[in-house]
Amino acid sequence: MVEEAFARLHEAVLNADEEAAVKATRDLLDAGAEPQAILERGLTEAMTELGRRWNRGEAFLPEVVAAAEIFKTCSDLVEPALLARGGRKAGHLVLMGTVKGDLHDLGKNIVTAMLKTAGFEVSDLGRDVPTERFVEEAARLRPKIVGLSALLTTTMLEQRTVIQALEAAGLRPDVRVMVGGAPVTAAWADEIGADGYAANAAEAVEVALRLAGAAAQDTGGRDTDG
Ligand code: B1M
Repeated sequence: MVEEAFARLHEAVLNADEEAAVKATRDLLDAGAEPQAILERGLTEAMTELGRRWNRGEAFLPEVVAAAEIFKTCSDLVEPALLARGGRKAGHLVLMGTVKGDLHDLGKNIVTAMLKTAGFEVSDLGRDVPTERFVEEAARLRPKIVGLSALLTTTMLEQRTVIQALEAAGLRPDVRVMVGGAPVTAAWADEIGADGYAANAAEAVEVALRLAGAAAQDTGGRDTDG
């Protein structure tokens, strides 16, 4: 039953069939499937396959737009179940956003949901976030971590711009920067002076926990917000 529902979800996203996707998602939740598996194995794998088809000229922008809407609808259905698994007290604040010029936010939203599950507080600035906004909010909220998502080879350059702007504003010593997104690599993260890189949402939690621990040590062991 669960395997069959995963297959239905995959097909429904590829075919941009909202009704079938919502039904399959509900069936998976009812059957007790892991919320993270629904997000990663169900929705993300289907979206990645759609991206491959798009590259090969076998899928077109309207289908991708429709599939992205369905992805959002289904992940919103899954999020309460995901958060219910957490239950740990929020300890560290993460400021999160997709960088300027980039409208891709599905992956950033999954990372945000997974961080919340792991006990992080997340202030999500959304997508197409201007560099100045990251700096203003970092100065105002004093997060432990700033998370920068980018999905385009052109916009990943903005990750470096934000890091430089945080440096220029004198905020860099107090904040750890985590970067991610499909074109981003560990080598790129090193090159631009980010503190951490994660390939997927599960890794992002591990990296954020490590970075928050390091930030707490730097501030004399204090690990509360602020
Ligand atoms: Co766009 N798009 N898109 N797109 N899109 C890509 C990225 C592309 C690879 C597709 C392709 O190959 N043709 C290509 C980029 C090529 C490149 O730069 N080399 C591309 C392009 C070209 C474009 C447009 C320029 C198309 C056009 O208009 N002609 C345009 C750009 C708009 C803009 O941003 N200014 C565009 C638009 C769109 C849509 C709006 C239609 C839609 C986005 C809808 C939305 O996000 N709300 C869309 C989509 C859906 C895709 C693909 C098909 C799927 C992306 C996705 O959501 N994947 C994508 C193809 C692909 O990536 N293979 C593609 C699912 C998501 C869960 O995975 O985002 O990778 P992902 O997130 C993962 C990890 O990367 C990681 O964890 C997540 C969960 O595991 N991660 C982090 C992400 N952020 C992280 C942050 C972290 C840590 C980990 O720490 C902070």
